[in-house]
Amino acid sequence: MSPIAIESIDALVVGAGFGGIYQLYSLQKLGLNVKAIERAEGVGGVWYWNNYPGAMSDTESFLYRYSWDKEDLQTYPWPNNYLTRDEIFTYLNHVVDKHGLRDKFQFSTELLSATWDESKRRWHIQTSRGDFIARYLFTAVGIQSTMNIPSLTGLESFQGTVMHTAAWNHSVDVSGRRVGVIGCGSSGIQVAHALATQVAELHCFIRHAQFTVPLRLQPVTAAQRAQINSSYDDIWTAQRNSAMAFGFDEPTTEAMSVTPEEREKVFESVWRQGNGFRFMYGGFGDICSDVVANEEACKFMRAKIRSIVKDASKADVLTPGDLFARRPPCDRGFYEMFNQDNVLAVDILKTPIVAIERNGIRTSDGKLHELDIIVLATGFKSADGSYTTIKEGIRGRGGILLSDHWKKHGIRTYASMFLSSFPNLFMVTGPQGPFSNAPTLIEAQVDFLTGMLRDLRGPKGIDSVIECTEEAEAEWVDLCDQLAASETLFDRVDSWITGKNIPGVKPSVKFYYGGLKSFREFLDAMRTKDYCGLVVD
Ligand code: NA7
Repeated sequence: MSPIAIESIDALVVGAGFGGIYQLYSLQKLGLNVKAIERAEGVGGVWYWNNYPGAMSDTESFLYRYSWDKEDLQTYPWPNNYLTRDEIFTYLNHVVDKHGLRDKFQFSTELLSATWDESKRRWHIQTSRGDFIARYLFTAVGIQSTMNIPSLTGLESFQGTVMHTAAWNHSVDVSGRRVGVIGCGSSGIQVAHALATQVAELHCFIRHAQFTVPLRLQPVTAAQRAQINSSYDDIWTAQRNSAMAFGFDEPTTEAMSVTPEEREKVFESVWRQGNGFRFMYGGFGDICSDVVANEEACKFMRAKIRSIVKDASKADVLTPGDLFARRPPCDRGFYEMFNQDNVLAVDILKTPIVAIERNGIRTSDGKLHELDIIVLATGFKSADGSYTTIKEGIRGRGGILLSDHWKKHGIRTYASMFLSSFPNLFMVTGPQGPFSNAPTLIEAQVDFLTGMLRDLRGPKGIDSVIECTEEAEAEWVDLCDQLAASETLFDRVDSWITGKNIPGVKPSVKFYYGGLKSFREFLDAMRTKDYCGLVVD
């Protein structure tokens, strides 16, 4: 038997999304011998997999890109104020080709295990297509990369097609078919709306309805583009110094500090401008942190649902009973869609799914919803799930398994990038990073990590071992806990943000709710204080 080929490199990057591409680019520029692996057959990360009809971003086009390619900023086309999945996918492929990164990626390669070898001071990484020995391991695996496939009795007996939104099969023709969509988060809302005009019947199975805000997709005029192009430097500075980096103002005005009429006016204004994040953070400063303010926002949106959806029984199913305290979805006419006769809203909180049968979905009222296709828009094992589902796991000092460690102690990171007992493992947008727009956050983290390697590589070259202390990690976890309690209402509602979307999972704080600006200030302070919280050997 021939021995397994092991490639020895300075750094391995895992992932080919926004994070992996930029981390690879940056490490190459630093002069490291670096490679990247990616489970998919190509570039894109979350935008490779989430290829379902209607998939698009709700970050405005001018921000959903890298800030460091100044030429692209001026010239790369984006026709509308928001980007479709295909546009993002094409853009990321363009970046990879333009900067000569494609050859550095090994696609169709799954990370199976990573084990820290104490004596060699290296990571031994096993993949589905060969092993690597690397000084540094950068995991840019995203926060929504492991599908949540719920255990639904009888799913395998269904005679039609079953697809998760993140594993869409485009060879399946949906036109004229009876389609059931389970789930109504961002993905369910988008896919249902895209399918509604093509299918014979659309059955939306809704357990907890969510508040969704119109996206307001529209073309960008040449004058608007010229205006953005001429102020890009200022735009990026403003984003980096904002909490959310979504491109809108973030007022601190409390919702209850103004008259009911003014409040209504502000809600109407952000509703008309569109975007769920803008509605949550761009009208008042406390919608997400004060129950009374949040309830006012809910009241406004409940009235919108009632005014749009003509059938009162459908409106009942679509009206959330919970607070507006999930990741806010956006839509392009979701509520309006229910005015079509072929679109049905099934309340599976009242009449839960009891089984999937050969011909459809049986609910507890005895009804069989006959279907040809079932779409699972059931979300992801988010954030830590991208790590804990790695087949053989990540093992740090003394063989400690990351998934066991987090299971026992809850999610623990330092500044979302470091883990004590896991030296030279750097997470790009790991858990407990800011709850903010991804590309701007990714750039902050990648720039920090790359600068750190530049600063800390030892006199003999790059053979340093960098690890955070347990104390630094504990302080970060405490800070995240405190901010979650004081700055958000997210733990009042079950969703992927806390992990409560997965049955049996212990909820934990998965984000840092201090905002991007304060996170960047934390990193700046770390850097100027000799990388406090890290030990370098
Ligand atoms: P989400 O936001 O986690 O939504 C998942 C949906 O699936 C949600 O409506 C769930 O209902 C529903 N769900 C999950 N499991 C079940 C079962 N077993 N039965 C019925 N319904 C179920 O995932 P998305 O993919 O929409 O969005 C994830 C993120 O990706 C999004 O926030 C963006 O950042 C991109 P529930 O609320 O649990 O009752």
